[in-house]
Amino acid sequence: MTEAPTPAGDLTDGFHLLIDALKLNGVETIYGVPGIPITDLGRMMQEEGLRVLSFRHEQNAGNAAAIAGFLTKKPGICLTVSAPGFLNGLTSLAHATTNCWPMILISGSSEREVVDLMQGDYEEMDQLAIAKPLCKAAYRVLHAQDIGIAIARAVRAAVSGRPGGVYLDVPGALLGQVMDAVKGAKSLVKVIDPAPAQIPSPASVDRALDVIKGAKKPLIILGKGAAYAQADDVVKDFVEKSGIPYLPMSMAKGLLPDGHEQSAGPARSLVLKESDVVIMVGARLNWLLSHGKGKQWGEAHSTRFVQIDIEPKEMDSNVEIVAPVVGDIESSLSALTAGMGNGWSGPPKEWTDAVKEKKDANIARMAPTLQNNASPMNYAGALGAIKRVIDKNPDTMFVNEGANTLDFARSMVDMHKPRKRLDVGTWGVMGVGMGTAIAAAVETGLPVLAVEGDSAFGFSGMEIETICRYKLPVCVVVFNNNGIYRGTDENRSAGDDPAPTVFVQDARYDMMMQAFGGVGIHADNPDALQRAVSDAIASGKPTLINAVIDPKAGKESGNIGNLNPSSAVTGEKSAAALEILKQKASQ
Ligand code: ADP
Ligand code: TPW
Ligand code: MG
Repeated sequence: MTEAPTPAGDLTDGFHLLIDALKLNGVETIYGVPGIPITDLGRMMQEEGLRVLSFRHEQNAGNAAAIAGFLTKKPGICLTVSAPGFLNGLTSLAHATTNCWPMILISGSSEREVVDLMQGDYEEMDQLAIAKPLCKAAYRVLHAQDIGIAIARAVRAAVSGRPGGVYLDVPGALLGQVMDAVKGAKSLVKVIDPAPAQIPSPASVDRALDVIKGAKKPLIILGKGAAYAQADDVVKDFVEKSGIPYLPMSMAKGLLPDGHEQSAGPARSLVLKESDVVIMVGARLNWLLSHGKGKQWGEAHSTRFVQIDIEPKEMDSNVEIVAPVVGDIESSLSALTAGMGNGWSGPPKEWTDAVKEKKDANIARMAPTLQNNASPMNYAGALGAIKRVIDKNPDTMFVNEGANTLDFARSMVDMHKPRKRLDVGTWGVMGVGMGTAIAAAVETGLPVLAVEGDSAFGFSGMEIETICRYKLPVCVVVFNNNGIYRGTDENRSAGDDPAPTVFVQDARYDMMMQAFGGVGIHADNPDALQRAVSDAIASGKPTLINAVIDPKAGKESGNIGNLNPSSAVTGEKSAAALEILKQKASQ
């Protein structure tokens, strides 16, 4: 520590020990909602030089902390009040853990003596027990002299190995505890080497190289673990020296620019079906990749997997991994690239030609749709406008949620730089939008463009006040199609209520932004949308654009309608089944 030693006899307290411990470990920003017992803590944090961002709901603060963890490789901190505030924050702690992002949820709690006897304290809840199954580690600290160790444990647990969410329970009385300031300063711990390199075993690297060199149709899949690792040059080197086509998962888009000649993004179906060896780099074979089996992977099911992951338990989680490489991305890819030189002259040309042919055909097919100028807009028309702005402003942080709004944007809007695309992650959770946008602005200082389905936006929409309050350079575009997936569903009963997926028709989300002093714009055609987004990015002023989307344009559940248990009676293929239901209703 660089601060001058405190004179003997001076006192410190739990509040200041907690603040000092966080600062000592590089924490700069706190995302939270104030209230008993942490209101004063927030004030003191601000006084002591931490940036304290107050939200309108803890889940949004937590989502901000979670994405801050992804962007910085340091734990994002969320601060909540007891019981209900804690539970609101817990969803995002679980979200961070599911996505392997480091985050610490620090929550005030009521007094142990009362909680444990269940005597009905103000906002009483056994928070530690409830948090435990939903995060990577959970701790409670009862004595001021243990705060330093508690923060050190929380930081190390969050960022080491596979990153994740950590819960830290802070009973209100702890904050007021007083101790000698010199002893207090000595009790603080700065975590040394919190996420040590994990070097893969040479044997595992050799095994992987053998498998790769024997491949006729190899494919690299880059996941958000590779984006998180911030080993961008090493990833690029591996991809380019290997010459192997690569597929970026959603949040790995931009790790290499989407326009890269080895990108197989626009030939996704082909490469998944046809590849014989797949090298997974910080990506899991979960539902997003059909668990590595089934039709999507070709009928023969003969794909052989090499997997690089820091978490040993990930191997063989869904299918056999013939060459597991347990290590961090940087060390593992460096070793593979070094070994690649010997006897590897790139994948067979027939394979790279086939991928290129498919990719070029798909790009050529999509290009004219992005020019569609119809009003109201369809997804391609609106996203063409967004794409053109991002192409001109490649540093923009791009936040994206919704169903159709998400799926179309993922394939239509190119990312040019690493960690620019921030979205719903592994759960496909709605409501991450505004928290993510706020943290993206705060952590990077760059302009943020959040493209949101109207339903998705609603989950965190009140945070536009937060955006205006902190004057953040965030432009929100609400893709307003009057509902969830589409705005055209009809009530199948005789009642007057709207169908469950339908919202107020032609709502003006732009006027919400005006209520807080931000810029609100209504755009019903691609030219107007493009102009408004460009202006917003140039001005840096909090802006919300209500983009009118044809309510008939979307599909049930976007690209994943097949996951609906009754996909036979919902969605596009359902006309016949719907007819049966209507007949039944009229009988
Ligand atoms: P995606 O959704 O993009 O496919 P996932 O979230 O499923 O990505 O997978 C990310 C994987 O990356 C996790 O299995 C995680 O353990 C791993 N991971 C995270 N950080 C690192 C790292 N530094 N080195 C190696 N693997 C990592
Ligand atoms: C926390 C279920 C998935 S997508 C979606 C919901 C409610 C909204 C889709 O409508 P939107 O987009 O945003 O208007 P668009 O373009 O298709 O019209 N609750 C949570 N997470 C999820 N995923 C849901 C519900 C869902
Ligand atoms: Mg919608």
